[in-house]
Amino acid sequence: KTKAFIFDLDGVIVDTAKYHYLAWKNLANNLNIDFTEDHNELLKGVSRVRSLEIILGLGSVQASDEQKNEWLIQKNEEYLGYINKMDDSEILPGVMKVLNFLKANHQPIILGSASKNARPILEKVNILNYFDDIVDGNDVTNAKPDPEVFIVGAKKANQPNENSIVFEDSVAGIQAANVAGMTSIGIGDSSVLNEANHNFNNFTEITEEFLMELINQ
Ligand code: B16
Ligand code: MG
Repeated sequence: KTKAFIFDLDGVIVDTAKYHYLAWKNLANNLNIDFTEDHNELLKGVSRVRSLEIILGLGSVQASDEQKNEWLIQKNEEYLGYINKMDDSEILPGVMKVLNFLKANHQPIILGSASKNARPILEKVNILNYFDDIVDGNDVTNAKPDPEVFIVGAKKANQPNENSIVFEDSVAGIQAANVAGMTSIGIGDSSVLNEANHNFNNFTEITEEFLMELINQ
């Protein structure tokens, strides 16, 4: 049987949240906004523009669209500097084992991410060629929890939503998968991702038997 296996990027395949944090923190500090790692949690799975709005909101800072665009460019340039130094050692534990198993079983592998930097990141960590298709922040207009990114991903794999399996680390992403009628798999804290159909702390906990069940369900 064939299913569509859709992977989120940040928090699922790599931990780029730490680089987003460094770049946002620098911007926030320049604006005299206190920005902590706890605040950074609010930005996971959230679009770039919305992230800036959340940060400006923390400091009750108002700005013109032009000024906001300048800050967005500045933040992204710093972020790309960190991305540029990434290599395959940053792929999260167990991810390669799962990707290799799915490839060996001829299952479509799709990326479904809010990031507009998804391609360069996958290139840097050397796994771009594992993906049959990439749907990212450049391809969709509605951010998670809207299911657009996953629905487009399933279509690219020629699979109905109910044959699609989504790996996600954000609550909004799990909700997006659920709304679309897909199988949602939470990667991370199960008390946070309690709406997911299945929960794992990380990919090392996912067995080949479990993947085989997903393929044959
Ligand atoms: P960019 P994901 C998301 O990636 C991140 O979790 C989120 O923090 C970030 O703001 C968003 O990508 C946009 O990223 O600035 O690179 O376009 O989890 O959907 O893979
Ligand atoms: Mg994520």
